[in-house]
Amino acid sequence: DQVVRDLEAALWSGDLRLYFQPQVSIDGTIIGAEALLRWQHAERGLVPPNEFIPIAEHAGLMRKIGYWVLQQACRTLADWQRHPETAELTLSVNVSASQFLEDEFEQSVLNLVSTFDIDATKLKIELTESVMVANTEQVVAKMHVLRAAGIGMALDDFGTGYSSLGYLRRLPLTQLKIDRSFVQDVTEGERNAALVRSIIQIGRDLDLTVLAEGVETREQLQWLDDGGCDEYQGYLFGKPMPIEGFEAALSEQV
Ligand code: G
Ligand code: G
Ligand code: MN
Ligand code: NA
Repeated sequence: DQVVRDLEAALWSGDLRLYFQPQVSIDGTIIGAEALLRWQHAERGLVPPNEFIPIAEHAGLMRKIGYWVLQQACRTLADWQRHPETAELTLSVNVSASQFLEDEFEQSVLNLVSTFDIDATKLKIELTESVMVANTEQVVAKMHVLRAAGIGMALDDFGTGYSSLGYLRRLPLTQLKIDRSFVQDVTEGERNAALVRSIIQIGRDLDLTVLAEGVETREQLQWLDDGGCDEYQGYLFGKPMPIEGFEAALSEQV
């Protein structure tokens, strides 16, 4: 239908955009960004991914779109790595379960890393617990290929999906991202706090960096810092923004 045709057109017309949300360490230093896809639609304005990604998946367009996102991300990292002020920044890319499970997904990522000649350790792939519906061996094998090249692997929205801890232990992850629903409630009572404490402990026990998503208040940040989180992301530090905005925020901090 029309939406699918518009979306296909957007792929080559430049109406798909990557937005960048800062990721910071405890002292507020920007250490990287999460790339978040947006569709700049002529009539509808900025369309959020939750509205068009399901359509793209259904229409079989997600392979192309996902590839475009990864390509843009690698191009951006290549850019950053040419300048000392930005050379150490990491960039996180969301990959849906179906994208991750595509044949040769991991090979296409490695090809992009080599084409753009980037430091692979600065690229992170974010997966959600939904990949765990697939065959474990297959998921673990694909992750190992990416890890072996140095690419980071984050588990996104942790705690909201269905995953067994046994499974979690087998995945070669580098980062756990605490879902923002837990972060939002962390200062609202002991039961919520206990839950977040347990999540952080799991991350530490598995030797993962722990990033708290959706941090909006100083109180949340203080609590999370005391609780032992390593990295933070949320409106307190910056909303997802166009590359110009992100780079302006970067230059303001030096
Ligand atoms: O960007 P927003 O903050 O509205 O993100 C909404 C959802 O869309 C999140 O779950 C996010 O992971 C997902 N999302 C954003 N960008 C991408 C992308 O490039 N690829 C995939 N697969 N999902 C994305
Ligand atoms: O699912 P994923 O974690 O990839 O997507 C992140 C989503 O969370 C995006 O839609 C992003 O815009 C949103 N987000 C990021 N920081 C905050 C925040 O501090 N508060 C709220 N409400 N949403 C946030
Ligand atoms: Mn994410
Ligand atoms: Na998330």
